[in-house]
Amino acid sequence: MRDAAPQTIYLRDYTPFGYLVDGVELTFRLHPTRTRVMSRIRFRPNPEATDHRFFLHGEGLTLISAAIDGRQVSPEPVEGGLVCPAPDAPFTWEAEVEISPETNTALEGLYMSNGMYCTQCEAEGFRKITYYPDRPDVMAPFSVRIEGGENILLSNGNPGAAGAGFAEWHDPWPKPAYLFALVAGDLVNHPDSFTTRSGKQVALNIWVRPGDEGKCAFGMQALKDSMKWDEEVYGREYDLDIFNIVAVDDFNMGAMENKGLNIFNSSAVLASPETSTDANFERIEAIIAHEYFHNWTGNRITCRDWFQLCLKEGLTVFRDAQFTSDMRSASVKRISDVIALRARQFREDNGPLAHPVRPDSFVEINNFYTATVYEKGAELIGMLKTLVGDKAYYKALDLYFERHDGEACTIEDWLKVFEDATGRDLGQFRRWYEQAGTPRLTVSEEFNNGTYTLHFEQKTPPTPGQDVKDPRVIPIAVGLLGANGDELRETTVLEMTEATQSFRFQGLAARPVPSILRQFSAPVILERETSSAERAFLLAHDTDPFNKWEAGLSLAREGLMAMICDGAAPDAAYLEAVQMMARDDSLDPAFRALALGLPSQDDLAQALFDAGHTPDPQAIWEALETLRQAKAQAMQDLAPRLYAQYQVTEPYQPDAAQSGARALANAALAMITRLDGGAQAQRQYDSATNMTQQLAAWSCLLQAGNGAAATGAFYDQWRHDRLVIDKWFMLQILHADPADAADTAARLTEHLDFTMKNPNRFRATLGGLTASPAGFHHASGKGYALLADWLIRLDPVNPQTTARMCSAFETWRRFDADRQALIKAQLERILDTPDLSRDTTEMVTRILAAR
Ligand code: B3K
Ligand code: ZN
Repeated sequence: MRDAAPQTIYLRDYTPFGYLVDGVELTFRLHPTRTRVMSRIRFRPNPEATDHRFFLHGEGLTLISAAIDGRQVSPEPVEGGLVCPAPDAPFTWEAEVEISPETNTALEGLYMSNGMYCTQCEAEGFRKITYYPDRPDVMAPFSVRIEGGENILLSNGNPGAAGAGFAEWHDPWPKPAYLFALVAGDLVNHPDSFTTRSGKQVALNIWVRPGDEGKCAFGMQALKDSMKWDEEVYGREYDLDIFNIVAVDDFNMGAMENKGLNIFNSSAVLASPETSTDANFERIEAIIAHEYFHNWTGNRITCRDWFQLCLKEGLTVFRDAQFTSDMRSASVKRISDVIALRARQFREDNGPLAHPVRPDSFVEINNFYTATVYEKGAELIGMLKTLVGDKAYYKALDLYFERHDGEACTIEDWLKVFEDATGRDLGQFRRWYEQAGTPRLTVSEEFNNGTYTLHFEQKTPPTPGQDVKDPRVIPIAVGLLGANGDELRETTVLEMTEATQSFRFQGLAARPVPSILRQFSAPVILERETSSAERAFLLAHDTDPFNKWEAGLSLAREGLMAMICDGAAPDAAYLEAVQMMARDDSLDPAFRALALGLPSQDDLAQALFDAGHTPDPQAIWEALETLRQAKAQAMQDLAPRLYAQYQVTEPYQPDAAQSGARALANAALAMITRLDGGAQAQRQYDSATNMTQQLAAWSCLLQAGNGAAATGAFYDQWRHDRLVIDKWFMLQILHADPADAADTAARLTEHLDFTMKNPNRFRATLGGLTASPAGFHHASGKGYALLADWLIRLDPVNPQTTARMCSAFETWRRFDADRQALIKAQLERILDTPDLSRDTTEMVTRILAAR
């Protein structure tokens, strides 16, 4: 364990930097182990600052020389950087440092991936490139010269002079250092262009390794669609002559929005029908849009400090969700988003890693790129839009862009814009940014003389460091249905502001059936006692697609809980209701595929825990298997019909219509496989012409225990394609019997193609294990030990990915004493590792502190 406790940074300690930066000139002389970075930076005292100490961040840099206004200086090295006496007037700082990209395995700063130089600076990676005030509120125009033997040399902004072995770039838009990027490599491009609505021609490129150029067309179309959408919906135009995207194999996350030079994990941009699933295509479209939308929400208007991260991330996630809803099906997108929100954010909000959407302290900021900041952050934007209405929302956004362009802002600035645009007081809304934890919204009802009353109560359980919670403003979208399924009251948004509050509906002839929290209008847990008959009724009749789906899910969940706790048989009411839904050809196939799904293992574990039980991961898995088998039996006539009916015969398109049909047909195939042992799945596998069909068939075969031949064939067919081989690693573990999952993962870590240096491969393998709860939580503890072994090994190589994967342990307090002891021992073993990174130390310490 580290001896010195890592330092905690607090929001309340914010002070502006003592200097402003008027311009940055950088020259890179590239070399794998001895890259020289020359910087020339013009500073001037910041009139808004009181502290004029000249401190520059720097980490792992070898300082060759430094000068102020041409005179050599000897800065004093201090923790995290250097300090140097500086004039109380404008001056120029010049420095030369040496760095070693090839040995940088943390994938932060300047590093190498397959012989290509690339960068990742957010949040604090620029300080690994040169000495600089590496904080988002210091914004400056950058000019960059790259010298190297690679054929393609890229940086931010517009291209300048270029020749043999060098290229220059100039970015006129002032930006914080976290948006700096450089790429150099022997790359090929997929070029295109876009004309903005004011008639400006923008050159577009997707740069990839030779051999991948055939996988760029879809990403390029997504980029052009995003550019057009942002003009039409938010009035935002692109602002440089060129927009470059580069695909990189070794990358810690999905992608990065560097100004004019987005860098993407290759899994988030490369796509072809043969190698990518429908889900991959949809994810790529969303990530391309997300990074592009950051150009305004993140780059032109950035964050004052990292506590304000949700200012750019929550808003940009919200914008990319709007885009996907417009491009595809809005209700399917909403349902999928809520599934992900509950799986990741509710889980986080309910455990030791809970933190406010705007945290007030951190040790390592990289640990706060969380589902709470991103996904709950986006939910807050959605609630604001619901509360103020569409028109006022766009008016406020126009004001935001007008008032804050070129600035580094706070959540206060953001809310003020809404207050000014709408005249509303958002004081109470601010609590959503400040209070962690998911509110529980309990509802009871009353019907008297034609008046129907809904009584609500909100309560948020304590979270680490926050015992008391104040009531929040909650928009609750409600509709009322009559006994025949007619909509008696269309959706209205109730605005709850008190801890308990009642809302009345008058003039009703009979007690209605309420549809509450339509479209999931607030990120809360709705608790309402009701009958399965009513849930089945809502699944059949609700006009709100979200609540229709929710009714089916709740029905399934309750049946599963009864199976687990009371040994009940699969719920006939559920089987009947879901069959009726699946048979309804007027419903979107994509919706039906989602509504055929069951609650996740993790969802059930949490529900059981909330109901006062100790969840047994194996029992949960068995109940799900039993229910799936019963469903396959119940639908033995319907499944083959759906399978035949929804075969796509047209040439492959990754659009909503085709992918919805495939999703429903593949859901049917999973049911068919449970009865035929895999005969149909094998036929689909053998004749598949796209990855969606191939992977679905192979999954079914694995699940049926008949996958060995396909597993071998799949590897032989795709061994040359690293992204497909990631799927090969993951699926074998995901579909292994829980007793074998850890052994399968352990065996795969010995495979020649396994490497922990590639985050995608590491996540496919160890993340495959943690994505299989019954396997990971196997009573032997072998899943825990395997993950801990690999996290300990990965930490010195790549702390960011290690820390992120620690969250697999965050639910440990839910389980029985034996499992808790096993997990605790592994967490302590990790924490006892000499020289453990700050990232992992913070995560493990917070998880261990769980009560
Ligand atoms: N802004 C980046 C994430 C950076 C993560 C740093 N650990 C990607 C995104 O949200 O678009
Ligand atoms: Zn983002």
